Amino acid sequence: MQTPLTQKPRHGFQTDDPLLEPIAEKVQRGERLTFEDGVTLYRSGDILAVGWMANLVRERLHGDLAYFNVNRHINPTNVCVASCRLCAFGRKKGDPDTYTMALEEAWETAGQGLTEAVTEFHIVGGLHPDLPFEYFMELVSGLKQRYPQVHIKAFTMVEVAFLAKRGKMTIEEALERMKAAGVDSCPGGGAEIFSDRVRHIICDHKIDGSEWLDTARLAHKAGLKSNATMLYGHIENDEDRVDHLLKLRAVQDETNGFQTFIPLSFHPDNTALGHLPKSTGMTDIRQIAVSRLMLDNFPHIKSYWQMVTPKMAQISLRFGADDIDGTVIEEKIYHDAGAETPQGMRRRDLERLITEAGRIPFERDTLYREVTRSEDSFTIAV
Ligand code: V47
Repeated sequence: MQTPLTQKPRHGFQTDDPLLEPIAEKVQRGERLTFEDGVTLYRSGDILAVGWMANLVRERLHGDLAYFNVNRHINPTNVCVASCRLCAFGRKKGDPDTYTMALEEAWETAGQGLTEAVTEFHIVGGLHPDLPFEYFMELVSGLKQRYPQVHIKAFTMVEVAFLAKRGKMTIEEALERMKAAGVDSCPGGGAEIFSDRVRHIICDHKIDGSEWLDTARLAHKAGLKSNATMLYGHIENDEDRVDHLLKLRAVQDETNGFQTFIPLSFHPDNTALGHLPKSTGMTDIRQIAVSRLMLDNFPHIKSYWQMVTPKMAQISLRFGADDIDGTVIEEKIYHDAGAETPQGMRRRDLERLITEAGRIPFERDTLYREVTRSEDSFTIAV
């Protein structure tokens, strides 16, 4: 059952910042914002006014609904050729604390999350120099065989491009092989920041921004939905952030293949950028609001509770976010980089966060269809 959207009396827009007034007029008329508007939103001192506008757009799209899912992360290997300065998870081949899951182990680990009837496996990992393309296809097809009801969201655009190269095939061929093996959609990682200047410093050895965007275009053309991320709170500036959002918006105008945008706050611990400070609540909340306002063609903005903490994710539901991600169960990438959040949460905890934010919890599958549960099984509305 689709919950009806609520209509509430709305107080008018008020701000101490005159630069926001023309932007608020555009937002109220449903007009597209410009690069300059984006920079103004990042620099405005009136965060409540920025949040008011983002909330207006969020409620226009989703009313009071707030989405979450029951998912499990699987990171098949931490061996990675890229050595990104931003990352605390990847290890060089031969380092003492590397791991690579045997296929049986990955299939079994996946099953350990089924106590709450997981609807999604989220699979991302290192760029392993030796694992063949077939390892990843077997991993996916084995999961599909064992858990046919579970949606497989696997491989960032960086992994897709790397695996195509490893398998000596075009990206189009790699995507077709992935689909045939059972990949249902792609996660949004690896986008980081598209600016070449910043990318050279934080993640020099992986595909550049335009290759990431081209690979996303091809994935959408192949019929796979995907997400998009942006890593913020390191050495990027406001212009880099707006540039990133506008590049995503332009691809979305062409393909309509992105479902959700997820801003990821940089966690510096144990990375080569460990001297940088952690992002603050104000930066996190502003990032959500500006993303909602600039990405007018993205259906969903996710405030990923693992990254920003459950408390901030909850508050974000009033600042533009409509999704807080899922149960996750076992997270490695941000916890290696110092995240202090729990590794997973139960459905009822996510529902409580949402309800206490005055929103209506809506359990979704990866494609945002409603999930209805009885005991430990579920059905998906189609
Ligand atoms: O691409 C790596 C980021 C991403 C750090 O699609 C870091 O629903 C912060 O793809 N501090 C991978 N971030 C995660 C990812 C993802 C996560 C949640 C939801 C979805 C989705 C996708 O993690 C990487 C990189 O941008 N990352 N290291 C770090 N130290």
